[in-house]
Amino acid sequence: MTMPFKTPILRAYFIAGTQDIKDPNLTLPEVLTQALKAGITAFQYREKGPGSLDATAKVKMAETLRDLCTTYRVPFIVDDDVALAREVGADGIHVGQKDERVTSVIQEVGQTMFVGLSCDTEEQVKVANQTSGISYLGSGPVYPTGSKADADPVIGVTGLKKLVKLSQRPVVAIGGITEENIAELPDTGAAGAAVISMIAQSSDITQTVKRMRTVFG
Ligand code: TZP
Ligand code: MG
Repeated sequence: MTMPFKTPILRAYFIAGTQDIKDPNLTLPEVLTQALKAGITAFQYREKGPGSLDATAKVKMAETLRDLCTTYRVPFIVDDDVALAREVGADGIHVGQKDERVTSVIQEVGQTMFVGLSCDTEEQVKVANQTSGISYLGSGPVYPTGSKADADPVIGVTGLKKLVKLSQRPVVAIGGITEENIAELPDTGAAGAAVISMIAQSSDITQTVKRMRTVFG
């Protein structure tokens, strides 16, 4: 990506794979286009779980989504797949605690991409603080989520606040965030909200993204 990112990029962070689009009349590129027009500040492609694409289709989809993000000058981040991130020239990569170790990801692509790490406990944040090359943390689930089968226990707003305080990197809140509860988040010190269903299943994506941008304005 040659143009500068929209900043700060964690304010309205949309995550999705084809499995997250439940409306049969909509495709992921269509949903992403609406979300980009509405002002999301980052997009993470997370093709995972039941209903997700096979490897070949995943590369094609990633290229399409990357091109859309480039058009709107929004960073394109790949979840947990260094090879795919490399192949499509992603701007960033996000890994969880159970994925490839963040230290080896940083070694492999840390020069060309920014790296995000999921940290849901104080121990994990402490380790992340000691690891150079991590750009931001994702922490949650803040609320119960239906979008991740193997989600860790809910940390709540209080848990999130503790992690944000401890972290030396910006933290994006994740998990079960809705138009109703999102207003509780800025108080925690989180830099923004990362959402799947709030946007992927929104009946009015423009309004939903506006709400995210207003809350983290
Ligand atoms: N990691 C922790 S919770 C979660 C991920 C990927 C799912 C978030 O989805 P939703 O629909 O915004 O709760
Ligand atoms: Mg993961």
